[in-house]
Amino acid sequence: MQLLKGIQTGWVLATLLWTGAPVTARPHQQPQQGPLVRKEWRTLSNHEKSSYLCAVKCLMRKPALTPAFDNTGVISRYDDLVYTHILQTFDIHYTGHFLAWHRYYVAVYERMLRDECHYQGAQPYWDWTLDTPADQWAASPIFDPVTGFGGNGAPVAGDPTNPMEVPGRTGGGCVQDGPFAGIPDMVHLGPMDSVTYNPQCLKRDFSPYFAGRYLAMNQTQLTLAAPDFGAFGRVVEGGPSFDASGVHGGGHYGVGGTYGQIGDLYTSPADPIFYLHHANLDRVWWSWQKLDLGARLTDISGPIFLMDYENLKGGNVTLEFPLSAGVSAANVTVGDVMNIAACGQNGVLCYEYDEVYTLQG
Ligand SMILES: *[C@@H]1O[C@H](CO)[C@@H](O)[C@H](O)[C@H]1NC(C)=O
Ligand SMILES: *[C@@H]1O[C@H](CO)[C@@H](O)[C@H](O)[C@H]1NC(C)=O
Ligand SMILES: *[C@@H]1O[C@H](CO)[C@@H](O)[C@H](O)[C@H]1NC(C)=O
Ligand SMILES: [Cu+2]
Repeated sequence: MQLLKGIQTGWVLATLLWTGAPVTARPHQQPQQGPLVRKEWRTLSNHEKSSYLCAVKCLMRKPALTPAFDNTGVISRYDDLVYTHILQTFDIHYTGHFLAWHRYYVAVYERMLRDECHYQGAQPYWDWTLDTPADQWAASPIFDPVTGFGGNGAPVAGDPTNPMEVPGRTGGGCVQDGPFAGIPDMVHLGPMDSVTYNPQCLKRDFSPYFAGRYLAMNQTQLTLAAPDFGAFGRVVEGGPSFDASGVHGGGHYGVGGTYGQIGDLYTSPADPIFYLHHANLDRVWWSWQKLDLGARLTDISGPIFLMDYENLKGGNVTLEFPLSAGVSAANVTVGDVMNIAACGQNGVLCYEYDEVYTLQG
């Protein structure tokens, strides 16, 4: 069956080439016809899952573009993006452009997987609502040791007096299985804003409780019901305390807890699950936009500066506001990424979701 699938894919590609699909692509670039369609991880075939994971590992082997004179621990193309996220941490979270920046960042990653690592598909997303309530969390197909990203870290004792102790955490050590286990130098940067070479294993610290509380359909519905972008952005990001989390924090702390990289505001993209979580946040935003596309393709607000919701330090973000993915792509503006399926006519983004969330009465 898998062999058959491979043959079919090869056949379709050959046909596309033969029928004269545009050959204007840069070297290695996959010819793209219409929007890429992003799908949920568990609906991919085993062959699609393994080619995605293989492309992720490929980015981890490709040499970085960040100049060596920056004197950092940035080694791979994968690290280039982690580094970009660390450098901009306080400029891109709890701001009006949080969602726009991360939308662009995930699209740049998707393009790198395709153009630099021969991946043929779209960036998959992770619909975590399917993995709640709490007692189903650890059994999610996304954590599968063979067809997923591996599971929890080894249990490590915590410190209940630590204010960063995530309620319900259950792991904390190196991941035990899956494609990223047993690699003592998988992560090169962090913790926090440290960018010198610091080889670490990938760690996770599941909190099924946290995931159950913030990632179920009830929280997603609450998010979709926001009347305007200002309100929407704040429900997604929530506040800085664990109790005030939204779906964004739900994914970061549900997987990363206190000790996992994905729970670290700076180094979180070091865990490849980051990109599937953020693809789904993007899908939540697109679902919300689609409820009133006429108004919501241009609805943007929220502070330029971190948590400046009262506009004491500056104003709000507008469609002209710049977004940077560092060495990995050209700067664009918020306005450039409001429409995920702009395609053609200088459209920066060209993808769709196979399915969006709907607002239930
Ligand atoms: C959603 O359900 C979870 C699990 O029962 C609960 O802990 C959480 O408080 C609920 N959230 C909302 C917004 O109702
Ligand atoms: C900034 O955006 C918020 C909503 O995100 C809004 O309530 C506020 O009035 C805006 N401030 C200005 C100066 O436009
Ligand atoms: C891209 O934007 C960043 C900040 O948003 C800025 O520091 C950088 O100079 C810009 N790069 C270019 C080439 O305009
Ligand atoms: Cu981020």
